[in-house]
Amino acid sequence: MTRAVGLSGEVQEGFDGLSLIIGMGATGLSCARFLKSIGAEFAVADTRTAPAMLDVFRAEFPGVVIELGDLREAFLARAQRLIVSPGVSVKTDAIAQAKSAGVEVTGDIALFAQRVKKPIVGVTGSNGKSTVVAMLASILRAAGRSFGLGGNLDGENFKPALDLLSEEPKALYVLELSSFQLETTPFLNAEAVALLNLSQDHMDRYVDASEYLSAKQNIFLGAKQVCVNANDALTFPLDPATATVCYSTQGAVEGGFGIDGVKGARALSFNGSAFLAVERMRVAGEHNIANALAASALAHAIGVSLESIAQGIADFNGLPHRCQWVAKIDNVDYFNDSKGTNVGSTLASVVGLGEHIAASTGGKLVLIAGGEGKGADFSPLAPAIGDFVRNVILIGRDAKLIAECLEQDSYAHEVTFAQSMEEAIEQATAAAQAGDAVLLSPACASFDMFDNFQHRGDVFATRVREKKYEDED
Ligand code: UMA
Ligand code: ADP
Repeated sequence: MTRAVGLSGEVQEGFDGLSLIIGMGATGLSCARFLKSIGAEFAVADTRTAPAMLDVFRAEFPGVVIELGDLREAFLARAQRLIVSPGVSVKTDAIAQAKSAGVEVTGDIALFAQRVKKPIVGVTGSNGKSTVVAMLASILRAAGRSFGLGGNLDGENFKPALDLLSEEPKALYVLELSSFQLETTPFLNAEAVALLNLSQDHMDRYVDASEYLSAKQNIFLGAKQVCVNANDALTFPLDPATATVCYSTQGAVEGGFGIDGVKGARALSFNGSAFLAVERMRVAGEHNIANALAASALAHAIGVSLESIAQGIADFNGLPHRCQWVAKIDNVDYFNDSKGTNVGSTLASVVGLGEHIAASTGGKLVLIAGGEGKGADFSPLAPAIGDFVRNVILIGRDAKLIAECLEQDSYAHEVTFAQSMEEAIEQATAAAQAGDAVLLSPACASFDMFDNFQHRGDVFATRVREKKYEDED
């Protein structure tokens, strides 16, 4: 057993010797603050020569060694453990070599799980993570439970997991977890977990889909209860779990969560009894019904009543940049789904919104997509685009690649290219007919043209609102 002595004099198990934090982003900063708070010895490294938060680290941790640029094996070998940020692959040569030489390789979520003695609820999956944890938070608020929320979240919920430890202690912790974070989490030991779905993403970081699945499967390690989608085998643990709460989007589930009734009058149900009419939900689309059922199953696993579950879901307004309505101009609605950063998420939005527009106005979608494709195959989008999309307008680095994927099939769709978001919006406005909707859902990362997906969504929404004012003048 390793030991370190904290500032308060108490013995800190597991932190003796030098910890080397790799990555000077939000995770690295939270790790440094945590290690400082327990009096552990640490150094910091970043592969970038000028990471944006360098001055913050220098000011907050004077005297702490900081090494920038390519990771040096000799430097890594001096550490007892490497605490690797999610943006850095553990397959990086120097890290892999240190690991094979016996240096422990860990991450912020592992440190959090090791430290916290209260139950953890963990959520991972390719899409829907942020929505499910935010819905669960709404349910826990309705139930009056004490909880902390953190992990791979953005926007107003942004909070690296270890930062939760500097706050007032909570009775329960809800974590959104990315595959990157799970790579360095050998044991989460959570009270309840869910792997929501699995579709291709981050293929620039993983050799194949099974390597990505295997990182996601780490969420099940040590879990007491597992919530699975009965209709999707990819959400099940490879090793049988101790206890399972099932949910299904295709009917009622004995002892679990499902759907009752016919389209137009459907309800979320538990054990075959309806507890919330789907029309009371404020977030639309089939994918959000799946998200609500997953959040319900997790809440049930930690003992929340059906009344609070129903209240929390009905109260939930949705998160920004996820199929968010922006404006109506000349009878065309504009939606910002900038968080559609992979093929699976854009597919869910195109089908969800496409079906809705077809049923309500008989219109079609004009889709703005493109950006950094992360090595994905875009052809799974073609059938849904064929069914619901009038025009596709492509932006960004991988625009041509997407066009090629869409051309390889027999579905007819008009594809054009734009050099900027503003030009894409002009083209979309010209193509849209009354009753249509313009949807920004890029299926790509944003970094080739924008700071992040929020910036991309804000540029879209700002320009659309300007057009609305111009239209009204
Ligand atoms: N980087 C380097 N060299 C380094 C360290 C980082 O080049 O030595 C680069 C990475 O390649 C990346 C960027 O810096 O481009 C940020 O990486 P990071 O590990 O420093 O990121 P953090 O600021 O610590 O933020 C991370 C998550 N980011 C990533 O996994 C890329 C945040 O999720 C998360 O909110 C935060 O920890 C707190 O837990 C964001 C995200 O985009 C929302 N996640 C990805 C996603 O959802 O698809 C996985
Ligand atoms: P994540 O945190 O996993 O990125 P979000 O809840 O932020 O997921 O949603 C991101 C995008 O993924 C949304 O804008 C929507 O297009 C799509 N999406 C949300 N939930 C699902 C789901 N259950 N299945 C497929 N796609 C989804």
